[in-house]
Amino acid sequence: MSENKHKSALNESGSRPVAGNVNPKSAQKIRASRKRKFLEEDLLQQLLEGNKTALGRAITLVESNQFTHQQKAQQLLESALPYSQKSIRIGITGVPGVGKSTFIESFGSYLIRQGKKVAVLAVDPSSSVSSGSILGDKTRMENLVKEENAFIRPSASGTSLGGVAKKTRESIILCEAAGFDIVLIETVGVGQSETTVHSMTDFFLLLKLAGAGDELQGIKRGIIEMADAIVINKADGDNLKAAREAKSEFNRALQLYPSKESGWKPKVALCSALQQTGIESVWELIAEFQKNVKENGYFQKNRKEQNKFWLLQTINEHLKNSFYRNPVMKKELEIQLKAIESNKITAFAAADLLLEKYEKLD
Ligand SMILES: Nc1nc2c(ncn2[C@@H]2O[C@H](COP(=O)(O)OP(=O)(O)OP(=O)(O)O)[C@@H](O)[C@H]2O)c(=O)[nH]1
Ligand SMILES: [Mg+2]
Repeated sequence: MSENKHKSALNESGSRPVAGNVNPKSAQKIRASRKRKFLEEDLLQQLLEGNKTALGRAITLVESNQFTHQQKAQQLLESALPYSQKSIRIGITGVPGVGKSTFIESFGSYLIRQGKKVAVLAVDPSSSVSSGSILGDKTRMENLVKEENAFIRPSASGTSLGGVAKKTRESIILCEAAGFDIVLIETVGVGQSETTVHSMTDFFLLLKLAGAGDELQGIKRGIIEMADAIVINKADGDNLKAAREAKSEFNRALQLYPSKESGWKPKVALCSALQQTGIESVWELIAEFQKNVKENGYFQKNRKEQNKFWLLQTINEHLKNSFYRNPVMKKELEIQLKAIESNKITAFAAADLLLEKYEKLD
């Protein structure tokens, strides 16, 4: 009986009588659209309740390239946005093998013990569905995956960093709406991925190893400048002495860098992700950072700047795609490329011509 009642209540919201002289087909459409709306509100509700399955489904919508999914995702994001401000977003980078996954396992578990809810996302533009992606190896996070208060999602796949980044940024909002107050975003140094992650996080943590030169560590110029903390991992066993030396060296080196707009002086710390030592002090320094930048207004300012940056990025990405994916422009581009090759036209004139054609397209 109660089941029937429940069913009829559901039916009611899905099949309220539609105006008398509407043809049956449109009536069906209206009913279907009401039902869809009902389901989306449901998804939002479940998301706000912290339901991880709903969060997973919401991120799948965000990651989908299907137009209808994207529309739904945008609706969902808009509704979720007001709920997503009370968090800290931490970017974590370092060369392959430095211990990012192991660190996230230890650090994430520590945070959960402190009563936090931890979401882990990744930006890996090289990942594709078939080749697997960072965080695909959940084996390094075997404890964290089991935690009720942890949510782990591998990188969205995609060939353009811009596309992957947009999906990740939107996923951050969804995680926060679901009550995850700490969002960890892992990246490997592929292309510009560190810069991208830096531009979507509040705190940027660089993991390093002792005893390996910058070249060996594949550290690109500019990464040190972005770091709010350099954490030397694997500071254990025979490696401890070298790690301590590396710490003083980094401290000396950091003196040479200009001060940051945030007013924060980057810190160097030691940890062993494997033996779970030094993890607490990493959190303490992030908390100290958070306190400082909230007091001096940089935290809010930086998030606003990031929003503006992402608005422009999204437009750039959209314009680029709409140009290069347009079949007419593809052909025209081919023609102009050949013309340039045979010195019939200069690159600038060809570009002008192409853009003019593009602007005239319907
Ligand atoms: N001794 C020691 N080994 C560690 C520590 N952290 C990680 N490792 C080991 O280093 C290896 C690489 O660790 P991962 O956590 O997979 O490193 P990663 O940076 O995530 O690597 P990629 O995902 O390939 O980029 C593993 O064998 C770990 O067990 C540590 O603190 N001390
Ligand atoms: Mg890893």
